[in-house]
Amino acid sequence: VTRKPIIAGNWKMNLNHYEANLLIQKLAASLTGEQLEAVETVVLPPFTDLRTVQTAIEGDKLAIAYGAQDISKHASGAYTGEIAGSMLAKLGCTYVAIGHSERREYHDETDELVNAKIKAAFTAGLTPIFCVGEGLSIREASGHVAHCTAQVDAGLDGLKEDQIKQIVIAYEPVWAIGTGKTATPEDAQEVCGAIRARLAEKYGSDVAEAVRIQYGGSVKAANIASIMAKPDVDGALVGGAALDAEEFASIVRFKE
Ligand code: G2H
Repeated sequence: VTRKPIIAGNWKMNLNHYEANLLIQKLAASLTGEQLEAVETVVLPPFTDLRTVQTAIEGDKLAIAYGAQDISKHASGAYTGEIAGSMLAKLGCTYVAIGHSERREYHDETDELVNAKIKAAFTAGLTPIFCVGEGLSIREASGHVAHCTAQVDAGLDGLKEDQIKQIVIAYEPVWAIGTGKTATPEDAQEVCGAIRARLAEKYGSDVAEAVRIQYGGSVKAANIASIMAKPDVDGALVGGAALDAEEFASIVRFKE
């Protein structure tokens, strides 16, 4: 099976819409059509940047996909402050990050809510980038594989086989996020491999081989190639390094 590599930039709560436009223009100047063809490239800006990003990407016919960092579990209605999947789809979004550790930690997102949001994403025609990962204490107690596979089980509960095949799973060890402490390629492979094995056990090898699994946590141009060399790592979810066009472009060009 050949899974197309997928590099996604999670901008988190950074860049206003002027800055967002600038970053897209710089990215467009740093990456050729061929490079964007070889590696699926995704940006996940704040909601308020999405219209600007859509205009920049569609205007220049760039092969860069984009999406949001969160979604409401509801389809529409009296949910002040929430953003529905259909609104994201209408803006040309094709992806949405769900269950990022910062949402789980600072906004009390549970596995159950994450599962509901994944279903809402599919209802709107969006592909979830479904995040899992363990904190430091779980890692130190060697509970990381069990923790992450349980999060995967819970997040995918009740989904159809074709939906699971389409999903992107991001393994982000919380202790490696924005700390500069990168997990080793072996650490990344251990959990990404275990997630794929779990998918094979539950849904069959056909499904498991189709799912793309990313590593996330202090990914940068200097470490991307060794991480991508691992057999079960199909991409990266990049935070801080995605805010610098040159650095992010070098990550996308990891094969060169
Ligand atoms: C993990 C990652 C992107 P960073 O949160 O999702 O961020 O690359 O800054 O560690």
